Amino acid sequence: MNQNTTDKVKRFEKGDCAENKVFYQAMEEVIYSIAPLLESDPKYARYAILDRLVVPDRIIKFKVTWMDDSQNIQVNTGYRVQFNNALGPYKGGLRFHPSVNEGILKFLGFEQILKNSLTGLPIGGAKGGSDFDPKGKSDFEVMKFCSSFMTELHKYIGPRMDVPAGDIGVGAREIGYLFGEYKKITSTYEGVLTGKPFVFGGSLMRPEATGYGTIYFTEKMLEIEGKEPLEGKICTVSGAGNVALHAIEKLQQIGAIAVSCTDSKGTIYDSRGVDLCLLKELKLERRASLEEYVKSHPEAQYIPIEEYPEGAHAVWDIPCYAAFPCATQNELTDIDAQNLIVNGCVSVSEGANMPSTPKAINDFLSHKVCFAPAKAANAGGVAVSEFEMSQNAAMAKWSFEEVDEKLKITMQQICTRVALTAKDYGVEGNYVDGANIAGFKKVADAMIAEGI
Ligand code: NDP
Ligand code: 2IT
Repeated sequence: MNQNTTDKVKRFEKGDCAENKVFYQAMEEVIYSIAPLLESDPKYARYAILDRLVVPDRIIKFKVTWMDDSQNIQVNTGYRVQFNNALGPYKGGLRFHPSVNEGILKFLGFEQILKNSLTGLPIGGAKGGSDFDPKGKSDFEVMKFCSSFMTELHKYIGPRMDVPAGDIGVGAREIGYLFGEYKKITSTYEGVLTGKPFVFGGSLMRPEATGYGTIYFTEKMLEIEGKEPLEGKICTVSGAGNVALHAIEKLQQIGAIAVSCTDSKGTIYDSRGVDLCLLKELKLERRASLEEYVKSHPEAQYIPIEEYPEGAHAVWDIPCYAAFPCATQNELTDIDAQNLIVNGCVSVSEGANMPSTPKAINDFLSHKVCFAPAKAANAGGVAVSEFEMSQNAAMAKWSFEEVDEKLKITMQQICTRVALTAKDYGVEGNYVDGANIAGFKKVADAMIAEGI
């Protein structure tokens, strides 16, 4: 690697704390990918685009106090990282999970800038959330937390300023409570959040969008790369949340066989194909552990997380044609990548954000596994969020079929553009570099045109 690029990476990493590890991981990948673009056109260095892009416009951090059902006062931390609005209003999800800190939200916000750019839609990049854990809380506790969170957040968001949505731990229930509080505080009824329930301004297909979009992207990638389509093929999926459930649903609709899912405690392997109705009941209605699955399907296997050697995950040891990591960051390691490769896996598509470690990605690329990086493959969620913003602004409602068709076209366009960009920059078949270069270039050109 060019010394200049290595120096850049070191410079950005200087003197920072462990919390930022995932942020540097995301940033390093981009810096290495865009090196050929920066070398071929001096204007990006002249306008210090990289130095400006890796620093968020602002980080809002606030205290969230709320009362639990036992009348105890609880204190959490809330954040919104408004990263870059060169292409449109800040846009990106909120994550509620005990692991949330500034570093994780910076990584997610940074990825979101380039992802949103790839959609071709007018949206900038942001991320937010809290270390609040909705798991095990009553609806009323979640409501009280959301109200308190919005009491502070409402000052910084708006339909033309910053439009949050869901992510891990934030679904339609949380978005509903957040919207209700925003409406109460501001006395306005506007599209300030996406992922709203349909009855008060949500878009049809937003719940399905990320999972379906990942499959649409993969179908196009396999076509471009001259590989066999997914129909009839064994596929492995991780996660059992919004993204995973809808990836499994679309795989089933197109005749593929999704044989796995995971949650934070274990893996289900059901070789005849997972029972999606049961999975939805367990995860969406009862919010139960996957362990319950084998009570209804004793022929399936449940593998608790601790029963697998450290650094490896049972789900990636299942032979498959295509793999879909849809749970969380760094859930697919180099050991997992080796297992997938040895077992003949042809394609890996990231439904989650940055689920594969850098070494795993290098292994896939060097073994010519078709690899669809998150910022391209999971952009369907935010794309349909932007469709929700458009519908809200026009006081319109689009049909399910209309949104689905637009989503499919958007994912196919992203895929084609990423593949062509990779070819143009001499790295044909490398969708990581293609996505980073195409996403970066659009934002960088807008930043130059808008002045410093
Ligand atoms: P959900 O909260 O709906 O689901 C997350 C799922 O991942 C849960 O089943 C959870 O298990 C599981 N999980 C969490 N941590 C781990 C872990 N360490 N190991 C194994 N499983 C784990 O979130 P989403 O489905 O919305 O998000 C999943 C991923 O997709 C995230 O990376 C998110 O950033 C990304 N994404 C989401 C989009 C969206 O529209 N929602 C859009 C684009 C990307 P458990 O049930 O035990 O908590
Ligand atoms: O990571 C993501 O793209 C999301 N969580 C969705 C963001 C959005 O604004 O819909």
